[in-house]
Amino acid sequence: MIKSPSRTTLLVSATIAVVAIGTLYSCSTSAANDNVLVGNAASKVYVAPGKYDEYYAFFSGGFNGQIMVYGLPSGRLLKFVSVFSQNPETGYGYNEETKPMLQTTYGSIPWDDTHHPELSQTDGVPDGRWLFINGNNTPRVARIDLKTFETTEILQIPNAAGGHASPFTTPNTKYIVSATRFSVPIPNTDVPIDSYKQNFKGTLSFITADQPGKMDIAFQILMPGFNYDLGHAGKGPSDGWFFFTTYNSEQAYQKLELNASQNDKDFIAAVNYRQAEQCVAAGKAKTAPAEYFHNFMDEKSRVARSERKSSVKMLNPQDCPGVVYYLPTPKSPHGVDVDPTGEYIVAGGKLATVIPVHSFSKMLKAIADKQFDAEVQGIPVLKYNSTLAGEVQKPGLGPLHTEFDGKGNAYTSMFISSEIVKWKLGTWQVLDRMPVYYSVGHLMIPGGDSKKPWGKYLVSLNKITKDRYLPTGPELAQSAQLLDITGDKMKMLLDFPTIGEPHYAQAIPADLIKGNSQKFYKLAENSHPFATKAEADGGIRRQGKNVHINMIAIRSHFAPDNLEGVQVGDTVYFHVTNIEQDWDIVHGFGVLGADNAEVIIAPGETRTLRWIPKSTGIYPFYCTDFCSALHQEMQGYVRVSAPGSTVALKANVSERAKSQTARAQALPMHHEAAGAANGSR
Ligand code: K7E
Ligand code: CUA
Repeated sequence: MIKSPSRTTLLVSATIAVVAIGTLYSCSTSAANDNVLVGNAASKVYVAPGKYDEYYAFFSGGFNGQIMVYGLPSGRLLKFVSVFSQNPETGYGYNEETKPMLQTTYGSIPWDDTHHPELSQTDGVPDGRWLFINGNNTPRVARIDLKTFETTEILQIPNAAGGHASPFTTPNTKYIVSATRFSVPIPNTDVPIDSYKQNFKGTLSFITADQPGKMDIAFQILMPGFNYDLGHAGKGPSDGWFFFTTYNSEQAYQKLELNASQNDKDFIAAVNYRQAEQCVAAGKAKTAPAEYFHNFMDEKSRVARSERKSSVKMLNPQDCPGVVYYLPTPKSPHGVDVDPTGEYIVAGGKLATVIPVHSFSKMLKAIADKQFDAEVQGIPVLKYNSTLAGEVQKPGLGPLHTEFDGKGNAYTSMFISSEIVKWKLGTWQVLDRMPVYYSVGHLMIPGGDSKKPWGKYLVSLNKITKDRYLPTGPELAQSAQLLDITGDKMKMLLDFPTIGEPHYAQAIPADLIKGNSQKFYKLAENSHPFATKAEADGGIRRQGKNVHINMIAIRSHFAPDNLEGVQVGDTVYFHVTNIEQDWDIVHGFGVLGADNAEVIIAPGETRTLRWIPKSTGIYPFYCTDFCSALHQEMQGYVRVSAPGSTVALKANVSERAKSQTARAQALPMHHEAAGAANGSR
């Protein structure tokens, strides 16, 4: 989404009559605060020390390529999950085991732009098994396992550029989708940009997602060269359909700000994916060249592997009549959201003056009655009035995204007028509005895009923070706001900062996840090729210029901890196994002068730091995670000699370290103290 106020102002002046947007940012926030803070807001978000939050909330990190996990209602940050970006905090993307996760046909890409966390669903309700998220820049989708809160799988999306309408799920997570934001030549090739109308196309990808480790492109649908923005699956009566917003039906390729805002209406593409499945099964899709990577973490070795794929099934709608219809929708729509009953399809026409709502049952009837206005490249365009259920009049300015409370109400974010608007499904009446600070993008209700929303809280994910927090230089933390939506009127409860740019978030009752959370990896099942399962098994080995060091970490030593025989010109691999079998006993490993991050090693797993020493000398290494009372003693040395030196390869397993184990175990550990406190809840 749009970030800078100046861009907003341009948009507004170009397309919508005079809005005094300046007042948006200059009005007194403290006065506004006094108006919206009602009663006992503080007690509603207070989670006493040692108590757990009610919900897990997963926020995308936007341009940091990660996911933030928060507790709600407290707004306490619990964790970053590394997804598409290298993260020195965990060693993700730096250690040898996870590097393959970032593999693409463009090489290893250590960054992406995450927008939409999406929880897996069973029968249209979030189930807490997995979380998916899209990479917007180099189109990818990732699976996060909610037992371990780790990225376990990444699939690159071929024939696409800008994976924005992604990774929205079908009601049983059979598929997640990814639609191309930017149209490009398919297959991508060197053509004049001004040949856009002839050569540029869009694609909609349906990705099998219900088998962990086996994500793949089930099929792609070749679409006209518009921009595809967002999507949501049908549910209940509309199960089997998928809805995508498009903008730039003008097919502009320069100055889109103006040139893609000409048409009064763009489209929602309604896709009958069950019919697409049948057409693919009947051989109506072509096998199209498509180079892409599938990367996944092996569960037992915890080593990621990459496989390269080379084709997809590409379905042209002209070869499968009835698979796609266009629903005219004003104006440059952004969000498309399906209500819990599956009947209403709500569009966020970001430049529209109303919120248009389509009816699924009217759409089916209009299709049966052939209520077509036109055709775009073989895709029938339905008449606007034939599918329209209603319009929310005067909702505010810049409607973007809508979620639902499960009680017949819808909540829409208004970017330009900077508010959340509550309205009634069926009557289309505005019931309430709440100013938010400032310029909300997505909003989120736990389960609010599903069949059964947990309609207690709403989070407003604001784009602009201005004056909400202590200033921190030119860039401020983003601002999220928590609202109570249990009553007729929304109540503002809490501001809390978020990092990067969380476009969207999803949340789920903590009970659906917390009991499944894994405490450690079983050492006995560790099938890593360089696992060291006992102290006596450590050692050093040379294979030509490669030196492999097998090492264990346990409170509070590494073994071996003295290593000799390494030479300048060698590539050294420290394979460190954490042989602890206890919750939250994590060790780290860093070495002097390494042009790499540390590795962090969870109990029972093996992680490998690659190191190329550049000069002779003695190099200390140490544990980077304060694991025990004698954490500062958790260190060792590597001796690096000149090329061709006669210093023999040598690794000790020191007696000193062994005796320290005994001492350390006799001392109280901070981790154990914390563990005991949690256990006593
Ligand atoms: Cu509206 Cu990328 Cu979903 Cu930003 S997107 S807000
Ligand atoms: Cu291990 Cu600090």
